[in-house]
Amino acid sequence: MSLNCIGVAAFAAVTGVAASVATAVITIPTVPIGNPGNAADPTTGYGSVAYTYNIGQTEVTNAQYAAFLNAKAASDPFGLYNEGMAGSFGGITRAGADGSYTYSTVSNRANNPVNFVSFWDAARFANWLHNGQGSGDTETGAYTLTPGSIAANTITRNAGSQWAVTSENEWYKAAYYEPASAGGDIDDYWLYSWASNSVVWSEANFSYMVGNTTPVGSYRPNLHNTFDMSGNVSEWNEAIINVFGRGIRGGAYDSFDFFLRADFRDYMSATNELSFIGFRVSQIPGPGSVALLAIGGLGALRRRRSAGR
Ligand SMILES: [Ca+2]
Ligand SMILES: [Ca+2]
Ligand SMILES: [Ca+2]
Repeated sequence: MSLNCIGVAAFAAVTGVAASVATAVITIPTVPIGNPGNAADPTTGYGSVAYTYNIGQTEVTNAQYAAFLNAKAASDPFGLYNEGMAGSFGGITRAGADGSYTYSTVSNRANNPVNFVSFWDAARFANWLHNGQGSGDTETGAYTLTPGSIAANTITRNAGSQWAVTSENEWYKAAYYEPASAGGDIDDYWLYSWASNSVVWSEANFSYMVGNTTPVGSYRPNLHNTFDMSGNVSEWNEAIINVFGRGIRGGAYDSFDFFLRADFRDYMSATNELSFIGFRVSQIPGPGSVALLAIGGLGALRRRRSAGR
């Protein structure tokens, strides 16, 4: 549980911060990705990001998404919940009647990545983060969501967004980028997120070796200290591909190894809600703001890393 549900509200109460600002109920651990203005991968054309940003250290988890549901889906007009979440590949159950729904994580799957989420569910989660969680709006913020623009799949990130679904380049850079001058591949990008151009079967949850999702952080972090960029669940990104599609990257528990590669660009219909797709968020510090790096859980992750997992 160390990764999730760090009690910002409780912290505020202890420190006497006014209750009006104590609306955040979850913390998203992030890591900074520097080297702004890096060149793209010459093989694929992806990975160039002009600005410094923070990326979610893990896929968004069931515990984090359940907090979102409890905050915003007492009734669920946007379909943020999917019944698949209650099945053996999910990890969130719903109780009560429309108007007073409550949500709980399945005990041994709270830290597994959320799945059965569309790109629009991911966008609404990002809007909620951007708007301070709690009763924060899901239809404005990082993305301005209207029925028409959702149907047309034309929505792009608004300027000034604090949190967003990862862009394809943000995701790609965090997964594969390591400058040659720092010991990386000759063209600054690895083919696999474990800093190699070769398949290493022990580095990720893929190819049905487990047959289901695993708790985030079950495998070694990559060189940027992010987890599960390869495998577990494939992750939505903002790229608009083939009219109704949005990008997914990294492959999943059920993917052949080539889905994990930097040179494999995948996508699904933005409305699909499937067991093998989740998402990760980016935090974009505003001009003049301090990049707040949530470090909750790092100690546990480092211990796991040092233990060879
Ligand atoms: Ca949904
Ligand atoms: Ca390369
Ligand atoms: Ca993943």
